[in-house]
Amino acid sequence: MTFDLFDAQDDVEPATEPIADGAVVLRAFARAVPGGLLADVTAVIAAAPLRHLVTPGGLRMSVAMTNCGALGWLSDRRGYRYDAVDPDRGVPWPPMPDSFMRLAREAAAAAGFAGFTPDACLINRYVPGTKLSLHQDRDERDHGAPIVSVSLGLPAVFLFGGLKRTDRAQRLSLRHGDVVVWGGPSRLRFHGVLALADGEHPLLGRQRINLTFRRAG
Ligand code: MD3
Ligand code: FE
Repeated sequence: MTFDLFDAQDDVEPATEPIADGAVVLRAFARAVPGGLLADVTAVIAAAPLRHLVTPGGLRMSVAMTNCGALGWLSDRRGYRYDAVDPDRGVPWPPMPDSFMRLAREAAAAAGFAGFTPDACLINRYVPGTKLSLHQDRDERDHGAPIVSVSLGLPAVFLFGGLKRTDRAQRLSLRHGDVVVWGGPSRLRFHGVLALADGEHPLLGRQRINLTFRRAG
């Protein structure tokens, strides 16, 4: 099965929107990348199925997750960490597809972070009602590298806060094909995703998939 990211009524123009110091939205950036991305997402999920992780406090996360690349992000009763092995299958995570690596590198470079080479890609799946509570991404070894995020499928409202949990958060709508790069002084900002609204996306149906590329090790 071959997909590309265009859909029937595709009228979205690529554009760059700065949102904070070190953070930029590349609207529709992933749509300009030649086909293969969605087929590669499907293949990674087939190899390493999505699952609901448990927080250290024992709560089941509503987002379903899997990983590809040398390292994968995990949460369980012992804590949050990166590991080279998928604990559900006892083998390494699937390799990062070339389409993923190219998109992440090109987006980082377009945002001013030349030379970004991710070693981890976390895949998050949201269905209507799924949310991601406000948090920081601080399990990576080197906070000097940016994080690149790719939104696919249904639109979501993203919360972009400050360096303290209580700082007022901006709301940002992220749509199919939007790529966001977060680095420099924005790297440790609190962020989250509001409960996904119901809808039907022409390529992905009733779901949103987010890829986050990280330099974890
Ligand atoms: C802002 N995922 O997996 S990606 C996550 O849409 C995560 O699935 C969200 O937050 C999602 O940890 C948001 C955007 C994102 C990623 C990293 C950031 C935003 C960020 C790091 C710093 C500030
Ligand atoms: Fe995050």
